Amino acid sequence: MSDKLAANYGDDSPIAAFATVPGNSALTLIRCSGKGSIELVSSVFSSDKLKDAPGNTVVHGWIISAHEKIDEVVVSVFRAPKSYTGEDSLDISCHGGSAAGRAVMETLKSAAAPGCGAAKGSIVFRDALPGEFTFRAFMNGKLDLTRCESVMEMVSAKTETGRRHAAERLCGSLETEINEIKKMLVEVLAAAEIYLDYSEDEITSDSEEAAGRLPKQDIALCALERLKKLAASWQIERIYQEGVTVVIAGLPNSGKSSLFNAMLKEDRSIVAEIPGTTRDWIEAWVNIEGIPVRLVDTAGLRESSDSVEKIGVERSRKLLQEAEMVLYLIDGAQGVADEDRDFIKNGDRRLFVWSKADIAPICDQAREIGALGVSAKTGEGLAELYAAIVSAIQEKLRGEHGDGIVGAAIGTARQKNLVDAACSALEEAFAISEKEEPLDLIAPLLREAVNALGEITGEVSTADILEEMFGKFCVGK
Ligand SMILES: Nc1nc2c(ncn2[C@@H]2O[C@H](COP(=O)(O)OP(=O)(O)OP(=O)(O)O)[C@@H](O)[C@H]2O)c(=O)[nH]1
Ligand SMILES: [Mg+2]
Repeated sequence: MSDKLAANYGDDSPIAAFATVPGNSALTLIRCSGKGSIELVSSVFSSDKLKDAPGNTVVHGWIISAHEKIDEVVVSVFRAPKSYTGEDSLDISCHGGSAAGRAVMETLKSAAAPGCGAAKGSIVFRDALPGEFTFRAFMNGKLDLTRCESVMEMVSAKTETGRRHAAERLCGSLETEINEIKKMLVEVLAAAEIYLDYSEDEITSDSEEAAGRLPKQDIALCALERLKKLAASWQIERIYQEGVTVVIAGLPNSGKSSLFNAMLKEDRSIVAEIPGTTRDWIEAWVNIEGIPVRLVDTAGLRESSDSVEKIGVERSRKLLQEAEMVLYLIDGAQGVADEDRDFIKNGDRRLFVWSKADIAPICDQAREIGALGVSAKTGEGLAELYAAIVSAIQEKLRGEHGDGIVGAAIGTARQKNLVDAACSALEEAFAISEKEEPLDLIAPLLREAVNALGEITGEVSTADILEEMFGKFCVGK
């Protein structure tokens, strides 16, 4: 491990952090881990039971500071190596709110225990760095890197589907797939290297290798197909994790803010019968059948002499360009206006909505442009609108990436880049093999692919990679 990383993360000294966000809640959880952590907490605990508590048990008592009872807590005790981090560790459940947890944390940090071995002098708790608990779990062989990343995915999952996919990776679906593909490539590499080890006069066969071709091509091809499938899975996974931006647009008064509120099931955006009510855009996250959607309400599109409204309209137009999908509202009560026609002509990424369907039933004009009749007032047509949004997203993905995810899938951009790197190396190996170039040009490419896969699981890792990755975690994880 590099000095830089060791300085930041890499020791086994006792660390402590809030695992919950301080605020109005029933409980606050403080996590502690590292050599001496049980002794340190025991030194500010009301009973001796904690010091000798076996692993996987809970102890009830008080955190004490200079004979003052700070908070009544329940402490879960884990002993190395049977803990999340693989070290001695404790989860302290304090009372909720910010004061109790803060006072317990201050008391913990004031505790000191005599150090032994490398830790001379007194040992004390220090604040955990982002992701440091999971980093230690990785360093102690508890989790591979794909599982570490899925821990973070789990914490930030926006929908049930996102959570389910993260849970699959946490169970090791991606790790298993990567390891299986790697095993296949190692077999191909081993065959190539055995051949390279022979001297020329020992070559008697007319095998693939003798012809300067990639050995065990069927295995290499199968590995490449599986890698490509994994790479394609990211397009869909990314959507479940990062979500899509859907912008609601249309002429003033067409019912955009009303639809925005109806989709949010909340009166968030101001609705009024005066055209030009929404000046600046407003956004919120909604869950549409498992897909996290960043929904944006915009200012009605019209030429305006009002300088503030003008800025709002400019922002709307910019958002329209950035959006992955646009819900374009046509005011059902007014019918298709001349200004709407430009948008109808450029129908890409667009779903047309015939608004106010409760007072303006769907008519031929609406049918001609394939608009869906929706009433924000009664909720009529909303279910159909959600289904249309989902199928438009899926269609877009199918167009780009075949039939979607079956089996293991990629969970982060880091994993995607490495799978791409393995694919490119393997494709290059095939290209060289086609030209019947010497095997010693192919073997390094195979090794490159194997290393990229090893980097995904963390079998091959550098300090920089780890620091970059764990630095994105939240503190307490
Ligand atoms: N009957 C009926 N009226 C609606 C419906 N949706 C919106 N309205 C009315 O249409 C008017 C304009 O609604 P908004 O949601 O403010 O329209 P907007 O497109 O956001 O307007 P701007 O912000 O000015 O661009 C209001 O009087 C709403 O009550 C609907 O589904 N049915
Ligand atoms: Mg509005």
